[in-house]
Amino acid sequence: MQKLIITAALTGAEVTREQQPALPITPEEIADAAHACAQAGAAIVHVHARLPDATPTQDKEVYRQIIAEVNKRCNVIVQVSTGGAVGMTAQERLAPVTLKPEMATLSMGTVNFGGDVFMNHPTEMEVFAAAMRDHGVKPELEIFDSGMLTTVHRWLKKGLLSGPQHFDFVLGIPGGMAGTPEALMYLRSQLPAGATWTVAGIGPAQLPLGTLAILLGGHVRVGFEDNVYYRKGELASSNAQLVARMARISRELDRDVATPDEARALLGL
Ligand code: KMH
Ligand code: ZN
Repeated sequence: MQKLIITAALTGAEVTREQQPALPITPEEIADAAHACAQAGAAIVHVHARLPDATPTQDKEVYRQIIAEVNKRCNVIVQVSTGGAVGMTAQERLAPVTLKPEMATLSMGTVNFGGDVFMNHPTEMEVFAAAMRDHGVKPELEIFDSGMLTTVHRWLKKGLLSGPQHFDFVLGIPGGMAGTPEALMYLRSQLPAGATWTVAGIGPAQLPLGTLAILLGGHVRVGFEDNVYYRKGELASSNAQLVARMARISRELDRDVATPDEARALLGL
């Protein structure tokens, strides 16, 4: 089995300080959290930028600061969000890709997102894929429901994606596919040959689906964007605490944890 790649989704666009007092918001806080997660075993940090008042932003300059601050502290892979927050325009969302980060997320379809709709128009998705290709950015294909994986197969036939793809199954969003082992097993069975995959279980699905992914040879995403709890009724003290638990479980199950450079090799960065 490949070594386990742990991604830490540090901030997200929706979580508030009221929900999680340790949520990193400023570029320095995000970089400190990235460093702590890297020390705990994360190879990738998935980042969303916020303004000082915590409003989500896709401002390129804020992302530039985040990347610079992270790079000062450690060599963890920085994956920028192009999902941003519900309601942002495609143009806004795409802005950080022009910084040529190592990775960026690419959402593969529209999904109901709690009480909102997370819009991903097919034409705009193709523009996102082309921009990532032009800037040499590796996409992580975000799959919220099974039809989005069917879209990837169509795109592969049309030549819109090339090389081995890396997927993130985001399971347990209200409106998306359920955070269950059955959902994960189904998506895994539909992957194109040569793909790598990770799972982001939302809320209470984070720990069980992460553990299942370790057993199945997939990779794992944890962090406050997806889950603010350590266990039912107990908030996590930091993103790094959630990373450390996954690294510990993986080692107990005899699967080593990848360093950032080992993850670069596995993902072809
Ligand atoms: N904030 C969500 C609406 C991504 O980062 O690519 C979308 C999201 C996905 O978080
Ligand atoms: Zn995100």
